[in-house]
Amino acid sequence: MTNVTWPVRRPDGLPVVMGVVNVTPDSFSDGGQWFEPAAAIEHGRVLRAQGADILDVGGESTRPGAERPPVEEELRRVLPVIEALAAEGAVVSADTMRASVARAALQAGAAMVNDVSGGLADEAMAGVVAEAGVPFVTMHWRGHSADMQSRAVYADVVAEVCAELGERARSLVAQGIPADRLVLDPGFGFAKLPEHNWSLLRHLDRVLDLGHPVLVGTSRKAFLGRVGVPADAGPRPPRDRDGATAATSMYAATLGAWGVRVHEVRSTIDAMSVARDIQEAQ
Ligand code: PMM
Repeated sequence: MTNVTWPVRRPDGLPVVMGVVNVTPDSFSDGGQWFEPAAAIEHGRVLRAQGADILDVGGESTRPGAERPPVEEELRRVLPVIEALAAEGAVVSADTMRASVARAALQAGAAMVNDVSGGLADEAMAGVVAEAGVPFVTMHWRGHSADMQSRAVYADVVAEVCAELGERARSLVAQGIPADRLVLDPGFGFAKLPEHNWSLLRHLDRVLDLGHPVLVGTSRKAFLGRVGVPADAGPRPPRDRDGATAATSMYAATLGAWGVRVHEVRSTIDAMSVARDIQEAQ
């Protein structure tokens, strides 16, 4: 486990940039591209050189409909990548829903854990994180990816996501995770329809009001695939959504998000820098 000075902050005052390193064959955004450990490690280096503050290494695709890999396979994918990047001084986050993977990742040098289920998928997760004393990203989650979109039913998405996230936060704090080390994430694209994602972005202040650092992960998500596309045309492919991602990251930055989780670092840093320069102008 690497000690991380918490909360991570950027010297330039921008929100923290978490760069995505997916060691998976099937992620919706970049599946297969960095599946070999050497390619994933090199990709992590590139993201870091471009300004990523944290590298989020994951070995399980969470795209809608995805099946879960066996735990041994998840470990085989992520451990060499985490070990190599942490040894080079990177702040590595382990993106996993499994307590056993989180524990092994922390031993391999990860400094924090990002669990899209916020501890709901594995009841041992909170204990592992509390014992290690590391920061924990808790996302709004209503069930595994295989059938999560059937749970995208809300009367008031902002109120319900805030209530469910707030409840999760209280439970995790009660299980020993310090409140200031708990990062909340509204879970864009997870059991959400496009209109739900837009509402959550529009009302991000309500998530911030829960009193924890907030992480925003809109990068390349399906709802951005419709940006600038006529209603009768197909969506833009994931790799053609980085401009829209930079715009949502910039919006989240102006509202006070602690961090953004992105696949392409440079465009997001540029956009957030523009927002900061405008805000600081006379
Ligand atoms: N999205 C994905 C994976 N992990 N973690 C957090 N905290 N927030 C997210 O929105 C999130 C995540 C899915 O995207 P990917 O497959 O491109 O990594």
